[in-house]
Amino acid sequence: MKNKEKQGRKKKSALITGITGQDGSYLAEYLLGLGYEVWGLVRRTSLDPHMRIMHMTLPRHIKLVHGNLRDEATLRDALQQSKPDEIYNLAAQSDVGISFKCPDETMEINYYGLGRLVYQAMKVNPKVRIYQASTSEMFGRTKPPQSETSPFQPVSPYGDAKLRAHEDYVKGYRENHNLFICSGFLFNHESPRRGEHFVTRKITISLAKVKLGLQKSFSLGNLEAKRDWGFAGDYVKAMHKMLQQKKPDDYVIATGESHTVREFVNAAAKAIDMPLTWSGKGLKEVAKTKDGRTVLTISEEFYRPNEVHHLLGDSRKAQEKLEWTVETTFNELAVMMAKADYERLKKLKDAGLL
Ligand code: NAP
Ligand code: G4F
Repeated sequence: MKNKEKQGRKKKSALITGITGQDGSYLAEYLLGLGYEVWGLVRRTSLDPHMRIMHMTLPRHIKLVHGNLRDEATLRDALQQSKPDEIYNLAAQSDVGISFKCPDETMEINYYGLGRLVYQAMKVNPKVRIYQASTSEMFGRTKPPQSETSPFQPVSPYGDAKLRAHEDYVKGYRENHNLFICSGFLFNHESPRRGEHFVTRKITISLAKVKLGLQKSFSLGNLEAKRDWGFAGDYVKAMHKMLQQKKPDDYVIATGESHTVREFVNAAAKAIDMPLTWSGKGLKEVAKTKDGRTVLTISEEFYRPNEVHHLLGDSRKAQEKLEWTVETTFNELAVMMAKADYERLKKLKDAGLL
């Protein structure tokens, strides 16, 4: 490309809500790599929420604007300041278990929040392109494999709120206001940056602590639940691809493989050379190390009032139309997460910080 042409072309700009979360941090890195001007919406908290994105905020690669999906005026100001070509709405109360305890907050952020954002975004730039973080949790009890044409049957307040957001604001604004807005029905995706209360990360942190002698044992809930687990770094690429198409549409993003929680425990334990053997049934089930130490027990505390038993995505549409591919296998993901937590905690222990 000639230099003049390069200089004349304005950088595309993207606003990411939820930039301090797992997906926000990977998406920001990916868009920076593509040459985007990246803005992130950050809400006020008493502690520094920038842990996952410090490597981009310190050298001022990304620009942060204050805002909260619960407060429309802050969204208007953030949109006027950032003037994005693309908006990625990743902000959410994203914990399914917590949504049973905080249904109103979940609805307020995950449903009404999108409504506020879309309304203000249309006013600032009706040509803006919006990605909405929809979810496989919306399929709920629908039999696997789940695809774009599967019925939605959510069983949690989280799934309900995301479904309403999809129906009213994604489909509603696309059909009635001609807005370019897409839903990604993303199946579970994880990474070493995953929130510590989600089951995969809870497992990799707990196993590392057990191996390092920092903790004797830990407890989980339903080990039989099956999830289609992929790597977050692969999934954010699909979000971007959706917004580069000629027409807005919705896509399932998944690996097409599902595993039980127990299988994830086994893969992660093996990755740090601590293979486990299982015995007992139901609430009495335990996992032991080779030398007979019980390191995992089951606790009712971690069961949910309503469970999604089996998620398994059919992402053929995304593979064909977006040319998106799964790059990381289930085992590679478990190894990546288990080793990252083990090495991180070992360094802290060796430095006398734990
Ligand atoms: P996450 O790590 O929990 O991040 C959530 C983000 O939302 C955080 O940056 C959080 O900010 C922000 N946030 C929460 N409430 C907010 C509010 N009222 N106003 C502004 N920001 C707010 O979630 P994730 O795993 O990256 O997931 C990203 C999105 O994808 C979410 O919408 C989630 O529901 C959806 N999703 C995730 C998966 C998955 O498997 N990861 C699958 C399907 C869909 P703080 O740092 O201040 O808390
Ligand atoms: O890791 P989880 O909390 O993820 P969940 O509920 O599938 O939700 C995640 O994926 C959704 C996409 O399908 C996203 F939309 C959502 O934002 C979030 O990222 O739980 C996975 C499974 C569940 O069946 C749960 O019952 O693990 C089971 N589980 C068993 N013991 C546990 C535990 N989950 C947690 N968090 N903690 C436990 O001790």
